[in-house]
Amino acid sequence: MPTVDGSADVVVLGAGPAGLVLANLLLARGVDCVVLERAELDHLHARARAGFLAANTVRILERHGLADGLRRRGHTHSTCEFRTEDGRFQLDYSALGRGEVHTVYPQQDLVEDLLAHYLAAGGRISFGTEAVAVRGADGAEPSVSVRTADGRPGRWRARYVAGCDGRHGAARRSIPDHSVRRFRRDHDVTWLGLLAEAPPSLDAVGYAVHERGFAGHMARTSALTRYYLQCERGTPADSWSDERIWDELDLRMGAKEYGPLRRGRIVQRSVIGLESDVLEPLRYGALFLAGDAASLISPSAAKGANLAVLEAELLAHALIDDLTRKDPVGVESYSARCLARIWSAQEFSHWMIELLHSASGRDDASRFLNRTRRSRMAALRTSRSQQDWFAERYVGV
Ligand code: RFL
Repeated sequence: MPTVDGSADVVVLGAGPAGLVLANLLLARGVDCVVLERAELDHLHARARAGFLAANTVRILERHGLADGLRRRGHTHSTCEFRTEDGRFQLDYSALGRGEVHTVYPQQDLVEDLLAHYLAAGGRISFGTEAVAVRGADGAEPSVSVRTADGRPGRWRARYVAGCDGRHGAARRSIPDHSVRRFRRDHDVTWLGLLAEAPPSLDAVGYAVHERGFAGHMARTSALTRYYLQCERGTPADSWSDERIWDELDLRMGAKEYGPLRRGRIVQRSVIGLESDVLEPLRYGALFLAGDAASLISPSAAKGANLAVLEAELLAHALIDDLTRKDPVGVESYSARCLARIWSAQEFSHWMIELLHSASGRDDASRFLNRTRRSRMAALRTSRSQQDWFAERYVGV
């Protein structure tokens, strides 16, 4: 039965990567905290999303003793392959830029590890508890009003509230419009996000730019692969049969020239509108935003979960310094420090979106954009300095 009322120095909203990294770090330093999570435990375990963790993310998790699972079960990944109208090429980014690699580890496994670690250390969490609103964040008595799955209302008092409850959570909604600037961009691109019960077909992340639209391939485990297919906006997620999906993936990824994909049952499908948005600042009084609650980034460059972990560490240090040493420097600089990284990631993600998608119109502007996209791809194929730049931005946050 979820706890309806209570208090803690830090009330963390959301048990995703941001909320759980933060809660683990706070708990390790003896800060009194609680996590309020809308979903039930089994839902968190089934929530497949990210998989590519940047080297810096792994270093953060290692620094705090949170990387055992990904060290045991994750695997490193260092190659991406582009398939285009001008042929295909691979980039081994471990040999470029800073020589860093990704670690592939499903987000739901990371969440499971973080949760296990937090509970083993005696952490408090209340599942089935939805934050409805953060109240009084700009005053002396901040609190979070909550509702349980069976409709019971409650209230948690806090000194600080960490909004790690994603894009549609209560934290964002609780900041008055006049206290925040919202920067949004709809990239006008829609993907079908697919999870296939099939081993990966390439030893690389595959990006196919095709006149019928983008197709992507990303390994998850030896038995699961994520695919993306660009589709018309408004396409219902279940409108394509498994067979149509595989035929289209084969076509766009050039199966005839480069070999067929390893097929399997499509076990998850969602429609993803590529959108980005950022809130500035990431603080409203006692309320701080981290992860997707702070900024939404399109999955084109696999940055969202990585930003979430990075921000969680920065926020943990800031709150620990303030609560244990009365040192406010971290809480005062948190927003600016995060925003510099967020905008850098947004810029790269935007660059990737333009690289990977053909303009579909037949007008002059679309034809022009398709030529500049092709030229950008050619530079990536041929220029070592462009490849170094790409590698550094692709694996880094
Ligand atoms: P999460 O993971 O969404 O967790 C938020 C948690 O808050 C809970 N919640 C609430 N709890 C209480 N009260 C409320 N009112 C609440 N509202 C929500 C939710 O139940 C949930 O448990 O946010 P967080 O922690 O900020 O983490 C962000 C990441 O999940 C996200 O950025 C990534 O998944 C993005 N992303 C990827 N990022 C990467 O770094 N590498 C990748 O390879 C990658 N692949 C992806 C992705 C996102 C995808 N989707 C969903 C578009 C692939 C896909 C398909």
